[in-house]
Amino acid sequence: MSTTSTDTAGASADGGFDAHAIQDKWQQRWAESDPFRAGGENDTRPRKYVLAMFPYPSGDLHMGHAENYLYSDIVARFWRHRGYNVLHPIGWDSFGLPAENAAIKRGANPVTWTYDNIAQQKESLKAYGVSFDWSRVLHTSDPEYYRWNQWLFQKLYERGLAYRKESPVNWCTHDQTVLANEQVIDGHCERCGAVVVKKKLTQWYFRITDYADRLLDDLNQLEGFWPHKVIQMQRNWIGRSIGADIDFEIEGRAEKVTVFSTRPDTLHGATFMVVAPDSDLAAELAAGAGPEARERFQTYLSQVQQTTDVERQNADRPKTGVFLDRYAINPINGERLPIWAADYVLADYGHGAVMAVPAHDQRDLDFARAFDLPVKIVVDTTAPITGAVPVIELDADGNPIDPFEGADTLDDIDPVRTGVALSGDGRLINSGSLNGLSKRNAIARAIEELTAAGTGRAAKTYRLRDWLISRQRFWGTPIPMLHGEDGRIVPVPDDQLPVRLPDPEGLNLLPQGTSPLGGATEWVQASDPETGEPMRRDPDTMDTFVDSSWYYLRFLSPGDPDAAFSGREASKWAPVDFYIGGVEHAILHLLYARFIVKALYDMGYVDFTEPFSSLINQGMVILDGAKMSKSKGNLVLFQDELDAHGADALRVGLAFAGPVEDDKDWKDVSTTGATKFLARALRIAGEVSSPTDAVWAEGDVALRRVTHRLWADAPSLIEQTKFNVVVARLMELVNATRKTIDSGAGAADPAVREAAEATAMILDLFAPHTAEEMWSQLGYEPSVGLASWRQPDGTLLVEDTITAVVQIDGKVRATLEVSAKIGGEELERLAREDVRVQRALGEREIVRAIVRPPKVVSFSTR
Ligand code: ANZ
Repeated sequence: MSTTSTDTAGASADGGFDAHAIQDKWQQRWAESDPFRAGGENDTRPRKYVLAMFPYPSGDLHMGHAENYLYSDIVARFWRHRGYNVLHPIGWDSFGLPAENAAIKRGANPVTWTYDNIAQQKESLKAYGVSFDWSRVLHTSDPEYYRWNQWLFQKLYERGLAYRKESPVNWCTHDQTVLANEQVIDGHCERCGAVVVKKKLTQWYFRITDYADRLLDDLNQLEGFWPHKVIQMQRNWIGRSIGADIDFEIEGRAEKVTVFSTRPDTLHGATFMVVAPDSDLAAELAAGAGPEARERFQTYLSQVQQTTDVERQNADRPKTGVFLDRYAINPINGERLPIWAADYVLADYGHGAVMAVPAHDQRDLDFARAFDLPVKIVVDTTAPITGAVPVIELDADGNPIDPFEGADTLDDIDPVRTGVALSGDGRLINSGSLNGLSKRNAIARAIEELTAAGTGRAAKTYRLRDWLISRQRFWGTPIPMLHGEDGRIVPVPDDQLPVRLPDPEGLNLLPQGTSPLGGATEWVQASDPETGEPMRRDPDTMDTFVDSSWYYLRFLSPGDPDAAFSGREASKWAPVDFYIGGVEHAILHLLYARFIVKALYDMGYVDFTEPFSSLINQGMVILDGAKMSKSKGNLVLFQDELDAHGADALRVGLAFAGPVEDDKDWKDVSTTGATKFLARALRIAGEVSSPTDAVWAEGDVALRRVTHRLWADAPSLIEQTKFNVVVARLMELVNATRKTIDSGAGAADPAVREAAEATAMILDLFAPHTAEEMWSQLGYEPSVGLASWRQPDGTLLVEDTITAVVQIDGKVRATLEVSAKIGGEELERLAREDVRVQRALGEREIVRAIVRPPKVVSFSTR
């Protein structure tokens, strides 16, 4: 790191470009004048809220952060230049397993470890020159923050949106804690990769399923503003299915069993019933069966418990299952259906039981074929279903061809023989009153009939489950609830919040299956706020996704001791206008944040229902085509690169490396090229010799055109996040300026000043330190970051000329300077008349001309 910081920063002793001197100088100035603080109450400018997903403090910043905060900074700086009051805050998502596990591994105190890391990351971000409003920093592990997580929990509890239940949960065998469904990736823990098993536990949940329809339907509003892929992932995650609930009587059981089916039209084709082996229902049905069936079931169940949900849903896996020796009665025709337990039916989807229709459902067919169960076709998928008249074609002799001749018959497509279920549309057969109807009409009719008979009803089911938020770990927000001896549960009164974490010293933080907080003997003891009787604190902590579900609101009034956030500020600033982060948060974080804002809306705390109006997912920074990781030893460290090249070269290199959404290979990031470009730009600012009040209109027109075209294009390019294109255009402008200085009117030409000023103002988005230095060398006061961008001069944007080539038999024979808007005829005429073309043609005759205006004319001759 350079230590000098003088007014001649940028011109190092050898006349080169001293990135560190420039950077240090301007960072010091910014620290003093605080130019990037968001304007307050009296600021009348329009507002923009620009946010990059906040970091975990679990280690040093990496190149992914370098990219993320660069992009949000470009956008924040852009809107300031456009006259907006910009809020661009930063904080730390500082609770959670990464910090706690790292602390355990190093034997360190998670508190000091976390805050040391935060301090280091803060330094790096400052050295990177990101224009954050540093007055609003928040850390979710501060009691001043998590107190409001506890408030949120209790608000949800009051509305019945936070509740406790016993159910099979995902259990990480390594971290010894439960995980939300969203945190299980292919049967493994999202954080540590260990195998996830099912365990029955009583836990706290947030009732996100109450919001399933709104979470799904409101995605339509985001179309065009969020990446389509993310919207689709959320849709699939919520997974709404529409169909019917159908009640089946069970022999020897008082209560009916309800199944969910998307195909109630196929009810006559049900030939057996399947229940999830790990459901309470299966256990109960087996218990009521004979000893043989009971034993068969037990053996099968222990086998199923070793299997992950992902394996169970793999359609290609051979089907397994056991007969439970029990029967259900088909409500529509009174038929007896044998009941089986099989693991392709999941306990926590629908009702954990299905009516099996092997002729029309592939999984059921596979199962029926494996266990030799009957298959009954009830939809003739070979029958025409539309009312449209088929097109009659004629054969060679002019006779009409029967459109159905040679078509499949039901015999040809018999599912038992082919192994392929008939899932398509067709006409109902073997189905009593449904016969002859198409699939769609039969579904509607079946639901009507079931409803009339009281044995079924229209129903929807979702893949989305309630959000399990309890964690058996230390480093999180304590759940603000008290438990009585008698099982009574009461909230900690608001005036006793926050429930602070106890001192971790002396606590066993190692994964142990129960929360480490339970071991804090004194901390656990509390008393009933009403009666004073002894009660115990809930020892679990909240999932950290609770912390990040509303943090963008806390930035609006970060120090407020009396409220989670100010509703007034929220209606001024929120929702976030531009949100940027990794696609790894496409489901978890974004879905939870969307749910919480809807709940807050219903409680009257905010006046909007979606938290992030637009979203961008940046690509990854990779190395040699592979993801960087510590274990692979291919990490490029942010701080190392910052030290080696300085912030601006790193920023320009990354911005130039490719489109925002694409992965960028570090190999293709040229910090050397970026440094050369910055040095060239800065040198120009130093050479400008016209006064600050130069009359631009008199300068070199060619250069002025380049400048003004950039003024015209840059705003929309930035709004479309085409940052790399803007950098390329800046390079073009710098080259054009150099050309004018060297070969034209020289550095005194006012067009050179105009171009250099444009460069500084636009370069500010990418290389703010160099831009600031240019600005000051051009004779202005800092900060260039607050200077308004100029309007392009329309007269300089008029059409341009372009170089067209004329080929004769594939060889270029001439080039023509023509209008970029020239038409084909005109271009061909000019080409034919050109003396060089005529000379090259000689006696030859043109037999063909291919004209592609405005660039190419190609003649073939004979
Ligand atoms: C009878 C039937 C006939 C079905 C047919 C489909 C086709 P999606 O679209 O995924 O919601 N199902 C219901 N609960 C289940 C569970 N817990 N585990 C596994 N499968 C379950 O699928 C809904 C269909 O999946 C339901 O409709 C049911 O099978 C099955 F020709 O009922 B169907």
